[in-house]
Amino acid sequence: MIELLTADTPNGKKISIMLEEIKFKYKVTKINIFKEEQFKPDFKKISPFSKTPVIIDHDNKKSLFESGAILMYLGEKSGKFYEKTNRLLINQWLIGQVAYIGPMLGQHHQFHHYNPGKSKFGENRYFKIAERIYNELDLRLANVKFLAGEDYSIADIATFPWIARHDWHDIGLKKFKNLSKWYKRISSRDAVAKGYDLMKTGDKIPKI
Ligand SMILES: N[C@@H](CCC(=O)N[C@@H](CS)C(=O)NCC(=O)O)C(=O)O
Repeated sequence: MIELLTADTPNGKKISIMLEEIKFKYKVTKINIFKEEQFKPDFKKISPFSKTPVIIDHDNKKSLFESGAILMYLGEKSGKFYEKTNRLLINQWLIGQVAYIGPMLGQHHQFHHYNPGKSKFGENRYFKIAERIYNELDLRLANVKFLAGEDYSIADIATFPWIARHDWHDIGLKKFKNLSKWYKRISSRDAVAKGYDLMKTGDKIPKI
């Protein structure tokens, strides 16, 4: 059984979507980052940067932090969405998500969504970067169905919940035809809808 310790954020939803996709038994333990629960000593023991998500695999008592590493682990353990023959490409798009797409869109959320009017510089900088990310993904998806090629993989699972915040981004997802098709294709998967509702509060995938 997998225990997912997380806040209800795009990084947490990546893991609940993956767990639904691979049909593993799991339970969610909520970490309230607004109440600073991520800094509690017991949590810090398994998450040295005090970040969510983290998983504990109760089958072997292993704990893992960093969403990309968790997705790789679950991909290897289940034998799904992390094809051995395509790992070179999957790893690149996955690491591109955790190292670039997530952190940059996260900053865009901070300036544009949560704190508008506080810094014109920050708002402009991350708006432009968010627009650039949409363009880059759209370009990639002009020739392939999924980020790492023809098959759905953990790279898509990692990226999807970030693009699902498109209503906060104000970039206009509709204008990006290939990215929109990819978004709809993934939204229509039952496991994605289930995993998106991480805390079982009725959270629905935002429509385009
Ligand atoms: N690189 C990390 C990022 C995780 C992350 O930024 N988590 C946020 C929630 S989405 C968090 O725990 N923030 C609380 C804090 O930084 O104190 C991953 O992909 O797992």
